[in-house]
Amino acid sequence: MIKIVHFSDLHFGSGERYGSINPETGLNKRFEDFILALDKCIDFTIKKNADLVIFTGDTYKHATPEPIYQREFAKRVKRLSKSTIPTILLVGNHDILYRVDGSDALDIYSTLDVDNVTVFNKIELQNIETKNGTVQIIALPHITKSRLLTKEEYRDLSAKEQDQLMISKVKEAIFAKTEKLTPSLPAILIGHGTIETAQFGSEQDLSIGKVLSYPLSFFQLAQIDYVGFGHIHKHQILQKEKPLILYAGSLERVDFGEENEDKGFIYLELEKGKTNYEYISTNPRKFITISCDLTNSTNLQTDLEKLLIEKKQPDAIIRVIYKINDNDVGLIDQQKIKSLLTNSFAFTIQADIVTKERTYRIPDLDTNLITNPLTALEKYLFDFPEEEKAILLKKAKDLIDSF
Ligand SMILES: [Mn+2]
Repeated sequence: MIKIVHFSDLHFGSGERYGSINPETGLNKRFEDFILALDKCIDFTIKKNADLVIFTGDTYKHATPEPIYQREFAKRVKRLSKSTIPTILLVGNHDILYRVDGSDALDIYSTLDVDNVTVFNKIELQNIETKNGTVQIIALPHITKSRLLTKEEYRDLSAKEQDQLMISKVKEAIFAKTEKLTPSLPAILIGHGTIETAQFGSEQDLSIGKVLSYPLSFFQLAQIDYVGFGHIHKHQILQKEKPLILYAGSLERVDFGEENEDKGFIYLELEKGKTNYEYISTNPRKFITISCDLTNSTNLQTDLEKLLIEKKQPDAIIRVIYKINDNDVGLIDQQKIKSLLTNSFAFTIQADIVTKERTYRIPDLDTNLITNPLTALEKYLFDFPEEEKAILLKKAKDLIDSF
């Protein structure tokens, strides 16, 4: 039996707008949350004495990460490497710069030939030796046009035709790799991308970007024991068995869009033809939205405070949204509200102000006056004091005459 830990979509550098700087470390506290989530995954791996770690891409927010993000990721890769646990790093779309040089944010690990680390940046089949036997890996990293097609192939095609060509190339490539599998050995397909039947997560901070989507049928392959995907941040199972097909999901929440999504990683026990998996939550930091409609309230401050006290939790990231009539805005004591949230990790307070609709129609101001703008203006200013009206009309006349 081979024990595998699969995690994905680390995105160091994301979600930091809800964090302040930790004066002791100089790091954004949300970045520390992201590091902690990865550490939980790696601690688990080492404690379980796992045979293989798979990361399915999107290491940083961008493919040009600041040194601090690279350093903290490298420390964790080193820890796995020193523990002699084979570690697979698959290139995601956020790891790639759209340039022809073909480099990516994970290149450095193959360039330095880090012990026990394998980077996959193209579609390939490779055997990975673990302490409990060989695993066959078919890798499907994020696909770009320049990596998959030649200029001659795509020059005369529309964008849609190019996508179709890429999809068919991917299908061909996966089929060809599957043909080469040794039937007696366990086989895994790892991918970074969108599978048609998947549900998108609702985080807003990270654009998932336009990527190809693959039909689920590409991966419903009897020769494969496990299909583990990255890219979509919402953890989900697309097919329960033969093979198990899933998205591991990301390790930490990026924003309020993910308030109700758990975050974590996959622990897998794999034998040829038999797969047991478990989803392990990282217990990500809580995001809590507290919504309150005060438009019909007679005790606005008390009602808001009551709800806040009921719903708030220490160390959570809290968003308070209260709906209020425009002439009641002054009735809310913002300082008091803030003081109730001091034990949260971070908070925002938004007033959703309801303005009574004003109908402001002047009956004899109509399109017939279009040729006489001064008369139109005079009618429009009907309720202005005569003195001000005269000044405005004079200015308007000067302006019109100056053309
Ligand atoms: Mn991605």
